[in-house]
Amino acid sequence: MNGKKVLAIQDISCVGQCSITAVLPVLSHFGMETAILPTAILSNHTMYKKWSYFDFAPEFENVFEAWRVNDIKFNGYVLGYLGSKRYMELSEKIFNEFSEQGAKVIIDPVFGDNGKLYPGFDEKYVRAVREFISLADVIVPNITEACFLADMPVPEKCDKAYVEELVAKLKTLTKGAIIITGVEENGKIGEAIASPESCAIEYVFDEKLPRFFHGTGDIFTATHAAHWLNGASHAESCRVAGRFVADCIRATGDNHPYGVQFEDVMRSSLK
Ligand code: PXL
Repeated sequence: MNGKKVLAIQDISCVGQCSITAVLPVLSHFGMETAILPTAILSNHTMYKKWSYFDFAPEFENVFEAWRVNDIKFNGYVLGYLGSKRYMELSEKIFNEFSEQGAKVIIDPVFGDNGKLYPGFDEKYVRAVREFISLADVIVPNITEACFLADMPVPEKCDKAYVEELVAKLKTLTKGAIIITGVEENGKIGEAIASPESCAIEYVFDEKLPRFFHGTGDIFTATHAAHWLNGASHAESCRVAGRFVADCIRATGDNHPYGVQFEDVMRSSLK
């Protein structure tokens, strides 16, 4: 056991295999000791017609007080869907107070996909995320999120020249590594990786599968985070994460539209 304790700060969507219900098992599967701080509890994710929402932020101070008394500290953080600036402020407080030395902050700035913002998000939220990612060691936006953060139009096809422009703009917002997901080339899909140590952009591509599911970004980020926190390079962590997500999509039946059946992939890896 590597002993890395990772705190996932995201919502609990009670139904729908995304955010904490996906990130937690995936981090555990890949060897992380996991902890969670739910930002809010939703009946289900927002792909469904209707959802309920219970804000957990009013409880945070009590949680912090207990963590202080119990001397609880973390080696890493995986953040995804937050939904309000308040959670960014509270997360910053957590990074400052509950981090082991060298703790890493991984932010997937979840707010949109396919050229559009998710329901409930607006330009003001995007501006808040622009500031928040200055705290990150790694950001993992998809193309849509990267374009909104960089204040550039979302293109029909995102070629390498456009990725370079995006990365140059994002580098003014964060000193962390930038991993843009959903980059396409020659019928393949993958990631553009810009490490702080290097000017070159690395690319990792895998087979593009013609199906779309909620939660695959969360699973990608959790898989990458577990491998990177364990010492793998960003490129190797992306390779494993891309393969894992592709396997999850392949394992998912047509009668299961709201998330991927990652459980089958985990179970088969034990055989
Ligand atoms: O998978 C990202 C995500 C997480 N949490 C909630 C969501 C979504 C995507 O839409 O609705 C509540």
